[in-house]
Amino acid sequence: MARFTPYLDSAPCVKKLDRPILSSEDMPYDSLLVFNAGVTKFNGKYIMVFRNDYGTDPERFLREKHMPGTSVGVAISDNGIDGWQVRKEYLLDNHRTSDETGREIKRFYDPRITILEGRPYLTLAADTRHGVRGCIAEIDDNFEKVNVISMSVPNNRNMVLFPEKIGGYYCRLERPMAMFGEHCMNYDVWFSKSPDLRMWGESKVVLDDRMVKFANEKIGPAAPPVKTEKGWLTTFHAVDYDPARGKNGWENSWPYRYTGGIMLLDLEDPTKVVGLYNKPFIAPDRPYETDEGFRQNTIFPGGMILEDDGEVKIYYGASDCYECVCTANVDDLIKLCLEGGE
Ligand code: BMA
Repeated sequence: MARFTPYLDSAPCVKKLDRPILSSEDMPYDSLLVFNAGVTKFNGKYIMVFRNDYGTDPERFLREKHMPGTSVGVAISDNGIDGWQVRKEYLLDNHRTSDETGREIKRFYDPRITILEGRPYLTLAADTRHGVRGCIAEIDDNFEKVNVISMSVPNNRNMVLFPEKIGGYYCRLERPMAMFGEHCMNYDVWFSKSPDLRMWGESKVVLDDRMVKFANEKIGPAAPPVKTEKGWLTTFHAVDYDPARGKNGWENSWPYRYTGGIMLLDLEDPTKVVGLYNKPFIAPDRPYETDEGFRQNTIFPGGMILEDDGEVKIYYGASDCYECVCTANVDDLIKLCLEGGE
């Protein structure tokens, strides 16, 4: 398999489990690709809300470009690493979604979870008749019923909520897809705030894609931020593009590489970047991340949990096919951000 160049690997302080933690083999329903999950710790359990793509196979995709359908499922574990119990019913299914909401929403995907004021919330991307919209949804404590309370105007996705109010406002990071600007297209990480989780404003750029040395295509928020003494520790995904490679998926030559970046934002003013690691902290460097799956060389973090002993669990989709986890010590991650690297 041709390697993506230049070769990038994960930061030395990051320990990968060396196998996916959830895949289509674990699903009680039709499943082809299980990836891009949000994960949180709630009432003593680890809750994962994952994306499950289904309804086609690699041969049919390559032959007819028959795209998979998307559903969203729930899995629960006692330790956040293994023993994931997958709930038998979908949380969201794109067929059911379009029945309930008319023709506007085609599918929800890439869920993230934030516990805010003791209650769980999801953020989701929605493909709609008008483009991609970022959604905020309430979800009940049993993770069974979703109620969308806010949708952005198009085109916006990768929305993540901060786990507490800052300066009296709810806060989020997001990635609008600006088409006209000084550098087109602009794919920067933005910040907005809200008095009620519904109306959002005072939007500002937090991370300009040109600040990320290992991205030449786009960036976007990844897992919801966690609070540390030194600032809000938060991940982003970064995409570099190799035009010499192929086009769609399931080939050897998907032309985009997605890596995980990490930065530290000011505790009181999270629009200020106080630390940024200049290399990916998670890169695709295991065989199931580089040589297998739908879109190889794709790392997409969606969940980050800070444990009491300082261990950070980072959950990420790999190859648009598997859900994986890696761990690192919080001080080591903060050091990466503050020292920057060359
Ligand atoms: C992004 C999103 C993600 C996906 C990634 C790589 O634009 O669609 O869901 O993981 O592309 O295909």
